[in-house]
Amino acid sequence: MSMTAYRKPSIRAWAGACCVAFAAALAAAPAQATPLALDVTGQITQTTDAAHSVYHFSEAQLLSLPAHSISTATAWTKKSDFVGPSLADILKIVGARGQVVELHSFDDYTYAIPASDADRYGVILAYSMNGKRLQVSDFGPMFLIYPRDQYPDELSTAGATAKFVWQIKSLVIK
Ligand SMILES: Nc1nc2c(c(=O)[nH]1)N[C@H]1C(S)=C(S)[C@@H](COP(=O)(O)O)O[C@H]1N2
Ligand SMILES: [Mo]
Repeated sequence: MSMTAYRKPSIRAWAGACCVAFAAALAAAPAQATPLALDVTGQITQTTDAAHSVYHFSEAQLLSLPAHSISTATAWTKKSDFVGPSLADILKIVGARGQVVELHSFDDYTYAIPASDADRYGVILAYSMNGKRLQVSDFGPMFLIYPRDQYPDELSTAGATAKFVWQIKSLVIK
């Protein structure tokens, strides 16, 4: 199956499943705001559901976490100010026990990073760029940002570029 064939049905399925939530969020939030949320599963000790399988971060909770900023260029954007919660705080809140963080995106991209990157680089889950909330059409609702400009040798390589996951919807701790 080609990447295109793989991605299209998934976006349709997601749009269908979330259309009620979308409508509610659009009614409640300022125009253009992209629904912001994050589900974390896997090796975690804290959960928010009855089955104790997932920690769901709502938009309100994500926006209430300490906002960290990283000013950097990425492979796609010129030097910009990215703001969002630190991955370290997210891992602490869910009681992450694993060594690997697998990121899943709305376009069905999956990439695994070492959990140690959270402290080593102060990685953030950015929800805004230069003061504007990231839209799904524009790397949103969350974009994993490393301080690429501060560590050009380590973070400008082709391998490191794959770590900049955009359209993040969930994490699996392994
Ligand atoms: N959401 C999402 N993030 C992603 C990807 C993707 O397909 N979807 N590709 C990753 C990989 S493997 C790399 S190398 C770069 C790809 O960027 P490019 O498509 O501009 O080459 O983004 C990374 N982040
Ligand atoms: Mo890649």
